Amino acid sequence: MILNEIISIIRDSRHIAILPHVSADGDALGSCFALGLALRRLGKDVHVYLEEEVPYVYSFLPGQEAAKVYPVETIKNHDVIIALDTGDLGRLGKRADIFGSSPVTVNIDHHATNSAFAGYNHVDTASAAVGEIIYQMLMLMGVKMDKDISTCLYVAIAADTGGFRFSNTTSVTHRIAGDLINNGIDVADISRKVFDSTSLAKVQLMGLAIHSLELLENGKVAVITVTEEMMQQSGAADEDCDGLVNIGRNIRGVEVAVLIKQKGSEEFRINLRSNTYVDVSAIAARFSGGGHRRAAGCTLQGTWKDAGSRLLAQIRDVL
Ligand SMILES: [Mn+2]
Repeated sequence: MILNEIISIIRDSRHIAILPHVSADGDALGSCFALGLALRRLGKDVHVYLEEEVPYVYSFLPGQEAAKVYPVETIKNHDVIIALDTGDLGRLGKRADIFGSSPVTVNIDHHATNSAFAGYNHVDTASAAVGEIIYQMLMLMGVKMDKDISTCLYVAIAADTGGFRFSNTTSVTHRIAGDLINNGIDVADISRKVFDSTSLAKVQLMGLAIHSLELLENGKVAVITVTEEMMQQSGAADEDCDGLVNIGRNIRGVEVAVLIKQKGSEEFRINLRSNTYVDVSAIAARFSGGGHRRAAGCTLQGTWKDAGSRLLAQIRDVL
């Protein structure tokens, strides 16, 4: 079993680097910080290299002492480098270079579209979150799960399951969450910080986003557009776009929700969600993106008129 091989590699290593994907979400950050904390307890020298600063919503996560935003002034040579929650090398952004230069590379993920880009790949698509895989790994390693590690893993799992509501939530998800709760975490405090706390700028951005909402294909497709002008007008940060796509997805009758985020005049970041039957990861894959059946993303180049019509044609195709 590949997970056992990965564990023995980690046991034999001293300097370990851990990388989440770009625009790291709750699963990526929670998994990285939990693994970092656990390996430090085992006496390892651990660094977590991030592409960007930790978003405010996850600033309460323990384990950030090991984290640095890349590029960092002095970068050590690592015995092993581990990418978490990362579907392909492109999702490592600028850090793809340090990943490639490490003697041993590990990829632990749960995306069905994972490209097996490392020397050792453990991709478990049945896991709702990478947090579940890290939990299983730490159990196999016999690491004692304290409150800090458990908080990170709970956030990872809660984030990727939308608070245990999405179709990826299984009985295993709940059993793991139960164990983490037994380790003394504060569920109400975590839930409030992750799901029920927002900046005023985000609320203002939501207003603009709702105003941009269009329903297409007899109400089966909801499209929300966030322009650079809307970002400036609201004063919102990039991370404030998280979850906006759900405004469209939650409308009765909608199957596919699209969030279009403008990144310059000819680049658009696309978030896709579906409710019951459309595999949005397949749509994203046609544009070199990826993700899960019910949540995926990709980047489109070109004028919006041209890129948008190609995207909508693909969605129409699978409706
Ligand atoms: Mn994930």
